[in-house]
Amino acid sequence: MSLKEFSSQDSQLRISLTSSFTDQKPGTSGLRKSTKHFFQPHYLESFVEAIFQTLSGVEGGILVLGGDGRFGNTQAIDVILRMAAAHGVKKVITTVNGILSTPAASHLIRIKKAVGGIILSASHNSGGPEGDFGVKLNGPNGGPAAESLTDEIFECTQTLGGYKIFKDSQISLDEPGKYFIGSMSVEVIDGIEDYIDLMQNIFDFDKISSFLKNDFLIAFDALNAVTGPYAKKILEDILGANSGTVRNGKPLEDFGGCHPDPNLTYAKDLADLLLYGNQYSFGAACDGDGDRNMILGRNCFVNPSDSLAILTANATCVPAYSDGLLGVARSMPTSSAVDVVAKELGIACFETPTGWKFFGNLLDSGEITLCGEESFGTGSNHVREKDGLWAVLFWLQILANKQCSVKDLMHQHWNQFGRHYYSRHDYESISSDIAHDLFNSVESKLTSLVGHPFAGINVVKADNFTYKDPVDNSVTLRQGLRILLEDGSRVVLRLSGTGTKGATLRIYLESYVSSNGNLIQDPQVALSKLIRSIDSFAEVTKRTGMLEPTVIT
Ligand code: VG1
Ligand code: CO
Repeated sequence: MSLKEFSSQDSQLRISLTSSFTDQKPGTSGLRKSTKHFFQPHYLESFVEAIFQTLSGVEGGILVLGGDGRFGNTQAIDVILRMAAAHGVKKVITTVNGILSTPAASHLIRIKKAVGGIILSASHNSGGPEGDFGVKLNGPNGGPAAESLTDEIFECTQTLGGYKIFKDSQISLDEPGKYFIGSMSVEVIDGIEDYIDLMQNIFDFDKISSFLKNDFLIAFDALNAVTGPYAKKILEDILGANSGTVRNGKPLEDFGGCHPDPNLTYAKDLADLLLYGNQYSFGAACDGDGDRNMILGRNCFVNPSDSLAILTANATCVPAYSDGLLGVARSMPTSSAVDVVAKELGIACFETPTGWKFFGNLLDSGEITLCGEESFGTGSNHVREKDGLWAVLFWLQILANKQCSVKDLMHQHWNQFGRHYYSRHDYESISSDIAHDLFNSVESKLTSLVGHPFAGINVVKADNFTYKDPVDNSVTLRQGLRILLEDGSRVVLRLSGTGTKGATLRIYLESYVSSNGNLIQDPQVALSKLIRSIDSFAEVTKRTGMLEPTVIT
């Protein structure tokens, strides 16, 4: 790729490109690359140009723009603002220091009637000059762009002739203010207030606050990413939790070396505090862009699939859901714990492919109220993204209403509904060829499994998951390999769409024990037969040379 020509017209530049710059289709959650890759000349610009040429309503429309504060955030905001002005956008709403969590962005898009939003984040991937950067596009409903739109954007990048941009701008993100670039207005707002208003409309803050004051100590780890300022305001300033409740609360360009992925491996400090200490009753962490959550109680960890089931079972504790739920949905690899609750409540439960965009139609058409994924993501129809702090408040609201501990709530739940033992094993940074060969080999052997025992239990179905959207009837193929056993156990295999180094293989394991079975085993023990069988069937150790997963959840 080289720059062919370069012409100037007043304050705008028109830069011509001789060939495509975007080398990859945007994945599950936008376009994600190493920071170095993203900030090579014209790379970000050509992707943004394709967005502006493809998204409808850009000319004369309102756009929301912000990010998780990682290295490159404000630089990208500057570029996108100048490009938006060159494309005739009427107004861009951005935030102080460009700090805007994904759920807060989703909310802003909806209340400001924007044509969409651009969120600068590589979510749970590490940040900094040596880390990753990403661009996510959300549509007018506030949710991640549908696959048809991201496909169109990718097509557009392949034939892009150049891009339009204003030469410079004089905008300060230091504090709220109003500016113009050409005839486009730029509003710099505090990105936090609107989100807090929304939370106050959903939850009973007074009830949560008095519960916290009653010797219920909580700890929240923002991992130096976007949720720090939101969490400090909500948990410490409004709900009155002790100062210092929010750890690593200042968004830093490299997350202060933290890997902002809220799981037992990357949020180990918080996990140790809760799992092995006695000081705190509740702990939570969120990811880089604030859409994921990990919930911990004293000496216990809440598996995200169980979390969705528990929120569903107790939804009426929350004022906004006091009339009950329309329905629920979970991604395919998420355990069926929520299905059992939905059945009991007599509401529909949908199974979608991995990725929040698949919940959009169900939420928009009023089929569901709550939804979630096993990857620490839960959300509701209040926005069109998963929402980390919302999940934390939801948990606190349930505990405040029931006046119980996290552990008690979980045990009560299993005693009523039975337990879905569940674990995800991630093998990160495998060479791409090895991962794809492994995956293809498993896929080719799937049909031979049906009718035969796997881990000692008969296989009733084995396939590559196909999803038919019940709202628009669109069909999405090849969303993960499933081995379904007669007793309801299953193993799922997927290759990640969000990694940037080689490939990541995810293996999801699940088995159900009814309420009169053994409910208090270590999940790795309860699932050990499935773990051994899939390792030998998929030849994971043999092909990757890895003796154990990089991350176990
Ligand atoms: C992962 C998760 C998936 C989630 C996606 C985006 O995708 O498994 O459930 O929707 O990240 O989350 P993958 O393809 O790597 O498995 V986020 O917090 O990056 O918006
Ligand atoms: Co995220």
